[in-house]
Amino acid sequence: MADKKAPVKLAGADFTQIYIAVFVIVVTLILFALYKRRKSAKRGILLTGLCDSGKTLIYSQLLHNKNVQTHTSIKENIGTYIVNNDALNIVDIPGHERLRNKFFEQYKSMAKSVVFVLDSVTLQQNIRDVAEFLYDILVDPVISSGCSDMLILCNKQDQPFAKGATAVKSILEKELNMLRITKSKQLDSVDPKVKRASVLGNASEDFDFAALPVKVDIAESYAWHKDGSVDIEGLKKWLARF
Ligand SMILES: Nc1nc2c(ncn2[C@@H]2O[C@H](COP(=O)(O)OP(=O)(O)OP(=O)(O)O)[C@@H](O)[C@H]2O)c(=O)[nH]1
Ligand SMILES: [Mg+2]
Repeated sequence: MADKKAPVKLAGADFTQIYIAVFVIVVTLILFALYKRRKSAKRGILLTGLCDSGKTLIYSQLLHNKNVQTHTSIKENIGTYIVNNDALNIVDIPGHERLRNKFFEQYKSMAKSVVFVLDSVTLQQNIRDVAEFLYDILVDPVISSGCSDMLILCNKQDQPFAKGATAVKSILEKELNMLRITKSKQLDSVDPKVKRASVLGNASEDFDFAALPVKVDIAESYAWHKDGSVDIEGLKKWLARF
């Protein structure tokens, strides 16, 4: 009887410490899970731009290193691109005017960033459409608040009459400047707050990409060449920063 051990009693303070420790661990795990979910939800890189600019071929060269015969896309292509041990979800969005808004709306909330692909040969003749589409993307509240970077990719540089990145930038800035004046006039009758949110950049100065809250980079590419070569290094370098 004498050697029967008395039950060990834990003081009330010890239980409190255990409860606190468990609580802290649970909260940390929940926060970590939420952080991971948010991070993975924002891994999308949207390839967008007008029809025929080369998005699907760029997608194929980037993800599969392959030249393919493409047709006007009627649905998106999604694939994983690994860079710096991290996975990005590349989404090739159809450029057809009846489809592009629908798909853009569908994917914009997962966009970490947007690559706006344009055909550098036909830019001048399509300038109004290109600028309108680009304007709508830049002014979109989900994009302007959720994406800190954007790339304008001047594709089809294999062609002799393709405009280079510097020329493209200045053509786009001029057109976006005019478009902003038009849009601003159209919005004259609406609430000044709504107007400010719908007009791109500082309307009292000439349009300049550098004045936007989103950092806009410009690069050149060609996803096809008659000699079989491909150059999407500008895009790859830009993606490597994520
Ligand atoms: N010369 C040349 N042709 C290209 C290049 N990139 C794409 N193309 C060609 O341009 C055409 C359109 O390419 P796609 O990749 O289908 O264009 P897209 O932007 O996906 O077009 P949509 O799906 O209609 O939005 C195809 O015939 C491609 O082979 C390029 O860099 N140089
Ligand atoms: Mg396509």
